[in-house]
Amino acid sequence: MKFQILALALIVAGSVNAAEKSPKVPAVTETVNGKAGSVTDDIAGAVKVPSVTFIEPKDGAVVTGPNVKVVFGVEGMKVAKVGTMDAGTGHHHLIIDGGPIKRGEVVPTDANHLHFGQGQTETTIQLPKGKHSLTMQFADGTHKSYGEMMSSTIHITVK
Ligand SMILES: [Cu+2]
Repeated sequence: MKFQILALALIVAGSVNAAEKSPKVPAVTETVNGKAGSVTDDIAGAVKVPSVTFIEPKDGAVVTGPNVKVVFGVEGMKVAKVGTMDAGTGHHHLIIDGGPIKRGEVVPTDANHLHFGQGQTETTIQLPKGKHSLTMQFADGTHKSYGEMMSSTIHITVK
C-alpha cells in the first residue's frame, strides 16, 4: 500500500515519465520484502522442535579411555523417572555402536543399550580403544522410543 501511495504521489507530482518507466517493479519488490520480513518474524517466534544433544563429548572428539564421561541435553521435553507418563516427558538412553530406535518401539536393555530411568542426565561409561558411535535416544516412561527425531548420534575415537 505504501508504494501505491508513493506511485500516486509521483504521478500527482507530474513526473509522468518516471511513473511510466517504473511504477510496477519497485511496487512488487516492496511487497515481497514486506512478506519476507514477516515470515522471518514468524519463524523466530515459533516454538522450538524438541531435540536431544550431546553436551559431552562432542561429535568427532578424541577422548582418553577407558572411562568416557557423557552428558545428555534435551530441549522441548522434560526428563522424568521411569513410569512417568506425563505428556512431553521421558528419560535418556545411550546406545553404544548401534543407532536410534524406531518410534514406538521399546528400547532394548543390554550392554549396548543403557537406560537412565532415574532421570540421570550424565554418566561415565567404559569404552575400548578405537572408533565408536554413541546414540542418545529419548523414550517415554515405558521405554517406548520417541523415534529418530528425539535421538542424536555422534562418532568419537577413544585412545
Ligand atoms: Cu528406558
